[in-house]
Amino acid sequence: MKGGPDRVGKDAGNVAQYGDRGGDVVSTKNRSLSFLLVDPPHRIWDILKAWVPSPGCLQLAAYLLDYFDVDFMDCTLNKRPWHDLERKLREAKPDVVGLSVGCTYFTYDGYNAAALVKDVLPDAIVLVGGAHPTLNAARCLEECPEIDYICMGEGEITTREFLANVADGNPDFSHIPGLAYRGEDGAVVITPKRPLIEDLDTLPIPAYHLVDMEHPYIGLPSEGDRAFLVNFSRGCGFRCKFCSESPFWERRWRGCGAERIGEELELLRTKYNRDTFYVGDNVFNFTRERGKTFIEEMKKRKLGQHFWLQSRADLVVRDEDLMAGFKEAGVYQFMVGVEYPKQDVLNHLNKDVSLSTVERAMQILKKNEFMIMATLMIGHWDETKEDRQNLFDFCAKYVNHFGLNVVTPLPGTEFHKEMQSLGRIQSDDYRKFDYIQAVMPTKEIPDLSKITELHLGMIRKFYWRPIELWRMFFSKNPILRHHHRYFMQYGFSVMQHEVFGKPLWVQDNYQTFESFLRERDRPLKGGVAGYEPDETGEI
Ligand code: B12
Ligand code: SF4
Repeated sequence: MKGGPDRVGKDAGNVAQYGDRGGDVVSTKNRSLSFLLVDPPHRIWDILKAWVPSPGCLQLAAYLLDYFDVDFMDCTLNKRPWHDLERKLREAKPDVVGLSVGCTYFTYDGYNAAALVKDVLPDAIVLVGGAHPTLNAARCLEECPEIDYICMGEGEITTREFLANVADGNPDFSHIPGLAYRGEDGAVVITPKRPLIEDLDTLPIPAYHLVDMEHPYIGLPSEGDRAFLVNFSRGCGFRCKFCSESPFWERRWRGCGAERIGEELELLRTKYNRDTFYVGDNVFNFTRERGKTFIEEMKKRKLGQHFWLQSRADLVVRDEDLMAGFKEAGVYQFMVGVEYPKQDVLNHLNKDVSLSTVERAMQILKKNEFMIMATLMIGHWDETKEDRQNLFDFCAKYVNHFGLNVVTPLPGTEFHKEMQSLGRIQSDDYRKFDYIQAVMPTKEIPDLSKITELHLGMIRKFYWRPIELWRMFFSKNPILRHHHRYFMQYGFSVMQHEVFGKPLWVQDNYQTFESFLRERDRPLKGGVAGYEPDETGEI
């Protein structure tokens, strides 16, 4: 454990107040049970080289720490992630191991970690949580026999009740809402829905003290040396059919209040010296009130911090009069889900926004001198070369950062169901669901690797325009200069990757599970998730 706990939240240090959080009240720490929460070893995305400890895990750990002995391991930060996880399991012998699977892309890491837990500690209970297992519970239980329980949806109260039940020695979990597991006959049991926590301000500040915040991998190098990611809200009230956030959070949005946001940012400033933030909230200004109170709070606290917020075109237009305030509050960039500058594609995706609103939002952000990052996706079925050129031209006109993705049918979304019924999804390999590798062809491009190449080629072309070079040296805005230098370098790496096959970035500590098993002194029972055996069937 590094340093002391970060207890500056509304309920700081006051366990007795927790009774209003629903469920059974546990007023003192139950030391008869130990819980190890694990974010399994991941391969860091080489485009941004960005890594942060999962805000969801840190929040969950902070909440549970008041009730149980909890430890957290973000294995991506370990020197030898799989070996270190095995050693930790042997030494700590936790009763329950919680594994986080936030992105579909991370699913096999979760499965392999579950297999390792059961191999080392056959009696430990494996509880898995996160958006992918929630939206695909039956499939995950079927694909990974080592998972005992899935926490569906919001983690805090379900996990607290789950652990209390384990501590009580009760083998029956059917009374706990928000769980999925195999029943006695092997059929999947899904308990009733867990109601969402109404007031996020009742949750403590994430347990930053459980990670080494100075680890060289923690940060967002594109944003500066002291950049970090925070999350102050959950969910979204919109219904874009490709998105997993909306169904996962039951199409509801809840946000922390401005004071609570200010407390966390102040802690990150004073204790951890963090000055620039990618705010992960899906739609930061979901309500006007949110934007207004944030602006006031930041002006009051004067922390000298900078923010990159995410929003939607229609909400930028609605809040046009708040833009100057956002600027004063330290916001330097808005990321807007433009997706595709073509109305019929927007309609098909249920984006519920018109192209003219998107253009208007771009103009407002430009007028207020914000940097604009657009998230976009290519690889739609009817897409033509001309459509891609239009997308490029649209972005060249308005956008500073080209957040180009390949359209990805995330399992558990409406889009996945639709694409599956049309027979377009050509891969089930979760490692391909990173928004970079294509898993669906277009009418004109049947070869998936061509779409992946097109995607990288467009990014390189965008960042190698003369205007980018100019901004790299002459922009008044130091963050923008830094960005452009970073993205020019990235464009150069992409070029080297395409021409010479050089990897984009090498993550020193990354080790595949297969390679770990080869080094290990004893084989693992069962298979390795996401691993294709060679002709000899050997690992
Ligand atoms: C932080 C973050 C990251 C961090 C990673 C942090 C980490 N250590 O995992 C970074 C910046 C590195 C990142 C990268 C990527 N991300 Co990301 N990221 C987010 C972000 C902004 C916030 C997640 C969050 O904190 N949510 C809020 C918390 C409270 O919710 P939560 O994490 O779900 O946790 C709760 C429950 O799920 C549950 N829970 C979670 N884990 C566990 C474990 C147990 C045991 C239990 C019981 C419960 C439990 O309890 C928690 C508290 O209630 C989300 C967008 C968003 N706003 O959510 C995208 C998001 C998760 N990322 C996404 C994606 C696709 C990626 C990438 C794969 C690609 C990309 N284009 O960004 C890359 C991965 C690249 C790589 N290999 O590094 C998608 C996932 C879609 C999907 N279903 O697959 C999201 C939803 C963004 C989006 N809208 O597309 N990401
Ligand atoms: S607005 Fe963003 S977070 Fe909300 S449903 Fe659409 S894509 Fe998902």
